[in-house]
Amino acid sequence: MSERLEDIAAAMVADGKGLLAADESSGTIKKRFDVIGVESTADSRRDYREMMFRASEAMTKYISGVILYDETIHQKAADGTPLVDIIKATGAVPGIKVDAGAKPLAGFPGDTITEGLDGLRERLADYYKLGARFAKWRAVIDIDVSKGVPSATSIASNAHALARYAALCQEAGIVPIVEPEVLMDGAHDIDTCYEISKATLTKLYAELYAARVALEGTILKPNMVLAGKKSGKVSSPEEVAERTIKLFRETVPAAIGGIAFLSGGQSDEEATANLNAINAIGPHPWKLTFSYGRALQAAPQKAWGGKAANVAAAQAAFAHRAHMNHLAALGQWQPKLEQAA
Ligand code: 5MM
Repeated sequence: MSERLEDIAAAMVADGKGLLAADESSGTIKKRFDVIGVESTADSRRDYREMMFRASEAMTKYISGVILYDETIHQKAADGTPLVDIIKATGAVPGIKVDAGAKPLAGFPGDTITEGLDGLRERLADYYKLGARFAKWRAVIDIDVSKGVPSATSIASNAHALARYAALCQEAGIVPIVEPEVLMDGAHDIDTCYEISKATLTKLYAELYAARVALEGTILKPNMVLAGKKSGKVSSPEEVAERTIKLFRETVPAAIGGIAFLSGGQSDEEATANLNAINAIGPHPWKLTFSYGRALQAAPQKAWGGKAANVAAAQAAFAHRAHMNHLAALGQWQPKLEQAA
């Protein structure tokens, strides 16, 4: 495969393919395993992820790349094969989460700043040797308008950190996924999500430009524009599509390598329906696909339940969700396909 950044980025958003976000940190994967009653150990995490990476139908047909956590990129399958080699054998590109998580932003209660820039140049060089050809850094922007969250300082600081991260990635021959996640957890309406997302993306692209990042060799991982979970409102797929595309046309350069959405707490079917509606109102200047964590993994996690006997059922559940999102990335999904399954 080509090592040019723009070619790697293009492969990550190849027609009908998207990314599997399997980069849950140890704390997050423990929360997911608690739900299915599985103890989180290095071996159980390995077994679970090996199950997905060996799901050959899902991986070869629908998954362009996998975002890994530091532990996973070093792990070997039960038979001794490095997990990275299993991913590569399916044709998918291995990637790595390199941020050190969102921490409270000093002086701005309720805001966070994502850390991890110290030593990043050296870590990227190590990850490149291990096979990573893209990376991910997630900035977290919460919304609580009554408390003045997010502050302009939080948006600016996170955009600056994302730009410094992206420049270091490109220096290392690694495609940066820039993920400025405006959380959907709040009580805000869709207009507020739109305004905060607009301020965030405007600042992000100003910083990427100032940092001399080559946009063709980047992927944007954004939230969709929708009402917050605590607002009591559910935005329709048509409304989500219209507002999200309006936002991107106003803020996201056509030059970028592509867009791969996070699911952010939407149900798996909701995330598929919204992605489908977004692509159905195309054509758009960018490819728009998925980089889902929860919306791809909730069903296989439930089917797996930590038992080797359930591996085939879990792989089938993963293949189904990946297939549905493949269709949504092409704007060809229909609700009746879910019932048929
Ligand atoms: C898979 O979850 C990722 C890692 O989260 P933590 O660092 O908090 O453990 C997360 O960054 C993920 O890649 C994105 O948020 C997309 O995942 P969802 O579940 O929102 O689709």
